[in-house]
Amino acid sequence: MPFSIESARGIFPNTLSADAVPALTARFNQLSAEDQLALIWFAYLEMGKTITVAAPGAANMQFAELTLNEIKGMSFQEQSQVMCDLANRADTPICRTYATWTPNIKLGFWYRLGELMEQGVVAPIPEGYKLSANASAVLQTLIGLESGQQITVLRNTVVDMGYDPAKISNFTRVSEPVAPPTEISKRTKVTIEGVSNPTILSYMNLLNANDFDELIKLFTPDGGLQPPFKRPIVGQDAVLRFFKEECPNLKLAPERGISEAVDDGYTQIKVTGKVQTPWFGAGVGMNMSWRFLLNSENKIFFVAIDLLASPKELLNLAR
Ligand code: ECH
Ligand code: GLY
Ligand code: GLY
Ligand code: GLY
Repeated sequence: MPFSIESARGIFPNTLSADAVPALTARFNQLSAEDQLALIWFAYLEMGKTITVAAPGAANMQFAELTLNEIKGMSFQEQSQVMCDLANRADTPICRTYATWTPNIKLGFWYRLGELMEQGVVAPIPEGYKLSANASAVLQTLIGLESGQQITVLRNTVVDMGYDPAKISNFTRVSEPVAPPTEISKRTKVTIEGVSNPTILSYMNLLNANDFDELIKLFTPDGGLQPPFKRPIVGQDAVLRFFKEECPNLKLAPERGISEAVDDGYTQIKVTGKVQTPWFGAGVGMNMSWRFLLNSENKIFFVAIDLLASPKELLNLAR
């Protein structure tokens, strides 16, 4: 076999991903917990002027409910402490519970806390809170990014809060039940300029239909998927779990691509286009690329999904 997952990661090396996201996340992580929370609050207010976040689904919220009720019953001082603990990734019961949640449950939890802060039920960011100079600089940089990059930074900060799951023995993850896929008659079909490979078209169409059980059959048993700014997820079981936990209701709108035969019957295909998250819908179109490596049987051995540095990269199909 000519490729390993590690070597597959290097296909289409000219792909320019949004380095501003990991760079800013690293600077954010250096800040104090108080600054982190206040910064997100200010960023969230600022972004709210131009983009609207959707309310979390009920299925999602039931898992955070006990913790939210516990927090509602606390004094302002205790509530602030819980939020700082989460930002500090402290070892507390709430931080351990938080660690078991999927990204969507974590986002729903903070969405609700934000509402409760606004209503005065949960401790607000202190009035007149002044960010440190570093935090101000991070906020200014964040506000200057394009919206797809902004929401990616925000999502990453929320996902990384809480106790480190790797430090929890007999860790049991909590995820929402998976909704049934879109019925066949209601499914949409993409077209991609320059790409007619049926596996690629099926990948887009099945993901758009939330049909993860069929989608996973497009992968080789040892296949890998690399989400933006992440290490690859390897093997059908792990990739399927990722699809079910993190990929419902995405909207993939691929636009164009290029396909090229490589060694031993493998084919590398790069596609660029837009992606919407259910959290922001059509309000935020993320500029993305997919870098696929298919084996001689047209199965996906590897796909990397990248958030692109700029809209200009949508036209960059160079190898
Ligand atoms: C408040 C102050 C105190 C601290 C905090 C607060 C609340 C913050 C809140 C933040 C909410 C943020 C949200 C962000 C959502 C971002 C979603 C993104 C989704 C990107 C998805 C992509 C998918 C790509 C993929 C494709 C594939 O082909 C394969 C799968 C996959 C204010 C109270 C914290 C409430 C809601 C960026 C790119 C295309 C890889 C998934
Ligand atoms: N920007 C992703 C890569 O080329 O590896
Ligand atoms: N409102 C988006 C979600 O719950 O995933
Ligand atoms: N950054 C989006 C995801 O990994 O799902």
